[in-house]
Amino acid sequence: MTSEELATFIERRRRFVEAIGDGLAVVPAAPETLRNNDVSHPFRQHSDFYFLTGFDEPDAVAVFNPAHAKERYVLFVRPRDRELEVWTGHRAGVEGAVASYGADAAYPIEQLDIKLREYAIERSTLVYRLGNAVFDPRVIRLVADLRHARARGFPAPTRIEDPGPLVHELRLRRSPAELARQRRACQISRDAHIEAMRYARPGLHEYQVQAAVEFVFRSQGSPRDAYPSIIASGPNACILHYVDNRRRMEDGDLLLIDAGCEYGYHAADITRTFPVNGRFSAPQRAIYEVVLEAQLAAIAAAKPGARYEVVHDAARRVLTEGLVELKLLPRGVDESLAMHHYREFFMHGTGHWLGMDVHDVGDYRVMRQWRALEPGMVFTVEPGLYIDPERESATFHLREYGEDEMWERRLRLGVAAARKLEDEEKAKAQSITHPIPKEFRGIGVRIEDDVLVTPDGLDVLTAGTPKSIDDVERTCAEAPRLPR
Ligand SMILES: [Mn+2]
Repeated sequence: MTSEELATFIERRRRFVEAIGDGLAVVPAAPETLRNNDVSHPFRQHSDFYFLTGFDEPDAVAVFNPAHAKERYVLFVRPRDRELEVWTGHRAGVEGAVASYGADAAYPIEQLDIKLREYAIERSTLVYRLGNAVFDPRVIRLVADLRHARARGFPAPTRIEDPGPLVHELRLRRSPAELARQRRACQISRDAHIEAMRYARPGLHEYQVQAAVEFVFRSQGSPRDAYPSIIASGPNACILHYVDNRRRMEDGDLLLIDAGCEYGYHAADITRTFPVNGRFSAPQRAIYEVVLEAQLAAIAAAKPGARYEVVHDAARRVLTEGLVELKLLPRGVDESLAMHHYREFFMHGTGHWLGMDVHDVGDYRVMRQWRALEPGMVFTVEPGLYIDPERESATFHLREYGEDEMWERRLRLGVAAARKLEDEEKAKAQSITHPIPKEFRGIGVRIEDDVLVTPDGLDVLTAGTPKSIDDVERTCAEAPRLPR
């Protein structure tokens, strides 16, 4: 780690520790998970742990104990072991944890329980994020054990506080150094999408295009994908999280690619949809134009100070206008919005925070109010329309409702009970069965860019990824750089 990088982590820890007061914070690394026998899944560090430590080995725990005289930041790590390192690679060890990662002290991970007990006996607040199936039992045992210490007059923890919101608030706004890494992830991903447009042709399989996309990621220095690549041709584009990527592509298909790489622990997330044979058909073009117009409207609506919801509002209004125009909805624009009929074809949100994780952390609302956008925040803008390949008609209920009420109901009642109640309300409401024109069936289009909020507007980090119909068709006509 360079001294410049180390300074970044020191600054993050300073801000974190400031927020936890004299609590004792315990932050575990991601565990190594087995795929089968002695073979593991590729390891990827937990983002909160990495954000605070810069340490990317498994079997590690960071402890923050700001009220301690000497050991304020302690790393518990796998000790050096020449024999094991021959098999699984270099370990920093306790020496490296102090020398390279800036810990005040470091211990072998085996000593965690005993040291935690020593630290915790003096602290009344344990800062730990419950919900970690592997680590929770250890923490619960510790707290239970220390009840005896409390009875004998030690402070020992009586409160457990979730550090998630603190860390996630820090992760929500990009520093210039973080932004440089995220920009690079976006540029590499842009180049991969461009190559995919050149590379795809009827007769190839989806996984072959996937190979081209991921070749560009790796060859430009990205160590891993930010999420499993979605390479969805023809009707597969209507499956939102399609990752089989096994279909043979046919002449006349659209190909929806949702793929982004990770660079310097930052994610990119781009979706483009293009014709496998290089030319949009008239119905494909009609749907594509609606989605594109919605995406541009959503991007135009976002600016510093605007509430996050304006992005979704702009996208769904334009999508609904287009759907009404194409006769895919039975009522007019305002009624279709109030009754949320567009959800038949646009069933997801318009975006999400994007950072170290693809669906990144950070609250979308604060005190129930949609959050105001601030410089440094990065999010995706990704409207889409998906027309079921099989359904000849769709049923629309004539009932207005607020999405907020529905969300609140789900939170209060749980998903199953809320859904049951919703079904009862639908059964009571009048409904219209509306035909879906054959030419649109099986078309799925999504267009997704990554945007940064700047002091005076918005910066599209994935700009340059072909998006207009002309640019897409022109790129599809180019010769691929990779062999096929
Ligand atoms: Mn996305």
